[in-house]
Amino acid sequence: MKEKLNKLRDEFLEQLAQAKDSDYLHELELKYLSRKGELSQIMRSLKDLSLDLRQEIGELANNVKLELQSKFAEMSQTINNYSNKSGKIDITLPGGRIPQGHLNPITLVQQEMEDIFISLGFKILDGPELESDYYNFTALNIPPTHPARDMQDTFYVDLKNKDGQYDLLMRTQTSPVQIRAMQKYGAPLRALIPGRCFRSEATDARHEHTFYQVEGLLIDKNINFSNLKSLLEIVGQKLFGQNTKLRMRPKFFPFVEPGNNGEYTCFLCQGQGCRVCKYTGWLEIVGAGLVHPAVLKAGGLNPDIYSGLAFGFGLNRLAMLKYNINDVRLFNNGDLKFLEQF
Ligand code: FA5
Repeated sequence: MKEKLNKLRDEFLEQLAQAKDSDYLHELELKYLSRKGELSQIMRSLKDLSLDLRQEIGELANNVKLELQSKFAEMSQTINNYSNKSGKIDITLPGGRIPQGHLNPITLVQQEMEDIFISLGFKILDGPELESDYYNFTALNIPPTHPARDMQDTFYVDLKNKDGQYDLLMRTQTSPVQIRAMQKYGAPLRALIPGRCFRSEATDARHEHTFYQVEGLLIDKNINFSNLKSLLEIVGQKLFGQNTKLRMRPKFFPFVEPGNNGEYTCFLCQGQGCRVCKYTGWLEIVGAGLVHPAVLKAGGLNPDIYSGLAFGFGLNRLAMLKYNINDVRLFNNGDLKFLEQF
């Protein structure tokens, strides 16, 4: 009797697993679970057993009955969920909407910059975010005791390098990739280097601890300041429109000589003065200059033969200006309501 019950249980479960519609389920119910079904027949024959056996097999039969009824109910529910009254799937019902992702405004501006520079013959390069003190500072003409290090405090990493020194840090700028690019590709060279940077900042609406820059580097013979100015003029016009003008004002960066800040006419007020440009008519957007001979040497190039220009845009600031975003901290906060606007 035990074997019979177990065999019936296995058969039922095997057939239940193949159920696809309610007609099939109904047949299964009649065959196994109805009053005239196989399980009821076994239950009825219990009366012919001895008292001891009747108790033992009776308990087993009850358990099997409960299990089969519960599995049957589960399957009926599943099939009902997928079927309409006629037992067919209604393919005309509207489907669930899958939400579409959005590109972060920083990615949008980065892609725009990459398109501009690829059209000018630049290659797009990448570099490590975990950088050595040498590449981030020393090779860029900022030796350990130089006061310019104070302008870019960062996060130092508690790991020793292969010489047993603690010199690893999160890069403060994309400029170290200038050195890596010169060492790898030599000259002539045209490279655009977008990437994430880190500074130990007291954050506010314009300063983040984690932000993006895009670096540009052009190395060749006889590169001069006019080349830098005309290149930045072209980029400004492509980014903000044909009437955009550029002005350059001196600024000290140890890795360029001369160094300057590039400012474009405010594209919101066309240079008339507004809240965004703080009523000056100009927007300060890019640091730039001619590559310092010490930096060319660190990159393995001879400064008597080659010269170069370099510049660095803040991508977060560019995106803020372009999309009228008033707080840099919005980029990193993961709020979908912010991202869905772009
Ligand atoms: C530099 O980082 C230089 N490496 C740029 C450069 C490259 C100059 C090549 C000359 C030649 P600076 O510290 O000014 O410069 O930063 C460049 C831009 O990064 C800033 O104009 C700003 O837009 C952005 N930036 C800097 N710090 C932050 C910050 N904490 N949060 C958001 N953006 C920042």
